Amino acid sequence: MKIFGKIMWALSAFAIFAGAAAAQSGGNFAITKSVIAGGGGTSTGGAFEVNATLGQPLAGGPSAGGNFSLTAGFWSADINRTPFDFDGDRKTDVSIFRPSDGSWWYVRSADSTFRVFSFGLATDSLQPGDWTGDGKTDIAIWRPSTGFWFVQRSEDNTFFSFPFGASTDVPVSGDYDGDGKTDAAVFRPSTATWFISNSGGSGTSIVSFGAASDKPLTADFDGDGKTDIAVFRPSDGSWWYLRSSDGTFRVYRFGVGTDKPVPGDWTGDGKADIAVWRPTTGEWFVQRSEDGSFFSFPFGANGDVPAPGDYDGDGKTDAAVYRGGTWFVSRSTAGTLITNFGAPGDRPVPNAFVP
Ligand SMILES: [Ca+2]
Ligand SMILES: [Ca+2]
Ligand SMILES: [Ca+2]
Ligand SMILES: [Ca+2]
Repeated sequence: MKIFGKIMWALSAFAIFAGAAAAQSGGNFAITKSVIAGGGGTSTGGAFEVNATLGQPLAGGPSAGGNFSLTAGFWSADINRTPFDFDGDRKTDVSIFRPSDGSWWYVRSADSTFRVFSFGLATDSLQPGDWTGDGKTDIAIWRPSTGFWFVQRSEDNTFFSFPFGASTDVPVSGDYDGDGKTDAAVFRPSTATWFISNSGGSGTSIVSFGAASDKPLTADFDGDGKTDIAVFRPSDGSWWYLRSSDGTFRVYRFGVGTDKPVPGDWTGDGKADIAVWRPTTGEWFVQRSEDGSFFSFPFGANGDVPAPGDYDGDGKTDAAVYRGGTWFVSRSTAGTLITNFGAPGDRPVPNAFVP
């Protein structure tokens, strides 16, 4: 819509000029070309051309001429990639899944009111994401027994479902094609194969990557707006990922087998950083994507459930743990938040993608 506004502005500017010249028959101005790129990701932009002629009323004599001001704006989709953001304010929402009755509970960070929905079973895998592309996280699950996905639309709380994957697969939903909508995807350990159902219309991707004992991960390590295929190998603490931007892969050693992989954009540069939480000590270790150096800090204790997200919405991942109904969130800009939400036995939703 923004680009449309720009075009309209330009049209009206020319209309005024053409109007002033109308008594002298003036000229016609037309914007003959406009390009709007779609589909997400990086766009190279479009070519705009103004095809117009100005007439001189009398032969000879100086003309003061006119001033042309052409404002070129470039619009790109502003995709909300904040994880676990049910109300769409770009802050992760404190949220839990209650296995005993399949209910989802979340606190809207925008107004601190909460919502409850019944959706799924205790044995389902939590796969929340922005499946519909409206900037709000949708409640979603994958059911191993049938390979069916179920998504509740944030727009109107209706749901849709479809089959993708087999019972022995590991669900790994993410936005692999970068169109702002979550894509269904599974990792098949037996053959170390990824199957990705791209929402943007490019069909199903089938990629061999990793090994049977790897833990599949999803994060955008190269920062191109597309989820990268990635694994953590517990046997040697190695990280392997396939850069969606150029198809090359990277390998790093970071952490030990018992660590919990918690990749995220901890430094705020738009690229996911390799990171782990160590249950035995409660320490977080982050390898900066900028230069490969790392930092660490303690937050939480053994027995806690890690639930990182961007709770203050500054674009940097925040450390967080859930302890039987109590949340401890180390916000990168807003200090530590301690709040009660949930009960023992509940699972924090921001833990959904921590293998
Ligand atoms: Ca929110
Ligand atoms: Ca997608
Ligand atoms: Ca990527
Ligand atoms: Ca943050």
